[in-house]
Amino acid sequence: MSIKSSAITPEKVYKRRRVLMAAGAGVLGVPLINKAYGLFQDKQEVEAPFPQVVSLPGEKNQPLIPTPYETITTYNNYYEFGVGKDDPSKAAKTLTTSPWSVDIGGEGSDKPGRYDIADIKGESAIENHIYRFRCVEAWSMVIPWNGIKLSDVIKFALPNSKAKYVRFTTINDPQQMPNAGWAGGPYVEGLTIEEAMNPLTLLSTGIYDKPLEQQNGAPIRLVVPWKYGFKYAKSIVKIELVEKMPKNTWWLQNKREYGFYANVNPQFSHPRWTQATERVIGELGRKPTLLYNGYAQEVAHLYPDLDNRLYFY
Ligand SMILES: Nc1nc2c(c(=O)[nH]1)N[C@H]1C(S)=C(S)[C@@H](COP(=O)(O)O)O[C@H]1N2
Ligand SMILES: [Mo]
Repeated sequence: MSIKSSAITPEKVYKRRRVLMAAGAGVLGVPLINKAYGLFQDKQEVEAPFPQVVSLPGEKNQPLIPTPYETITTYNNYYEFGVGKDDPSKAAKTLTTSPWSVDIGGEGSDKPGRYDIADIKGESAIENHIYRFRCVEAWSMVIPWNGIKLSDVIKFALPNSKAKYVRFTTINDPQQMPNAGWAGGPYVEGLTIEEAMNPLTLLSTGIYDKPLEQQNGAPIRLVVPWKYGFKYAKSIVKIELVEKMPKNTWWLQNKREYGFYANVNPQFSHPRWTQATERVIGELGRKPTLLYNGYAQEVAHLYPDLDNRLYFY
């Protein structure tokens, strides 16, 4: 997809509006949300790259039940604050998240700039989306996110024809983060520009209508519901539109186990464990993992090269 500058209307993007989208299971009037929930998926309508891409019988018309706030904010991965699941909630309070600015630029931007987080939030539509969340470690939650569309923020930066990928860099401050050096530099993640412009992709600023807590990536973090959790870069300070595929932190850590695309796929196991099922945090037992984490209708078209396992690791 190439984005022509002429197609971009910043006035529209900047219009202050609050879009309230299905905050609970009982609200089924918004088509996008129905799709995002995986509800009412008509098998005939699914353009399935794999024949298995249909909502499972148990998923059909089954509303998502959000994981309790207490769980979402105390069971975390944020290695800069320690590698234990309860380290971030204990150690991250020292991270100052206000004021906060995000540098947006790269060779793919015709209008690079530094944006105050308050301006980004104030000028964008805050949306509410309840998404499945699937960590590559085979555990999952359901998270009611508040956030803005990443595409809205990218449009501020006037993407040009060099904007093929988006590179995210997160804060890396040894003064504020006890384990800041774990990856030998800041945590970096990336998306293709098509993935970044997909309406499911968010920059989250809150959970359960509360501002993000530090352990969840305050004040702004990426949300890409069809991908494994390590793609969800936390506490972002830089967003670059670039020509080359970014080298993401986990790929650099272990290229055999963690890829760039990292799309959720129950049929393609991690070298050390199965991805066919997941442990739902707070529930007993395991449940089947869905292709693209249940969002195949929305994103399968992004991956036409079906035989390429690259898309999964
Ligand atoms: N900067 C940074 N971002 C990060 C991580 C990290 O260690 N550092 N961990 C990732 C992983 S592996 C997951 S599963 C999610 C966890 O998000 P949560 O703790 O809000 O559930 O954050 C991702 N973003
Ligand atoms: Mo993860």
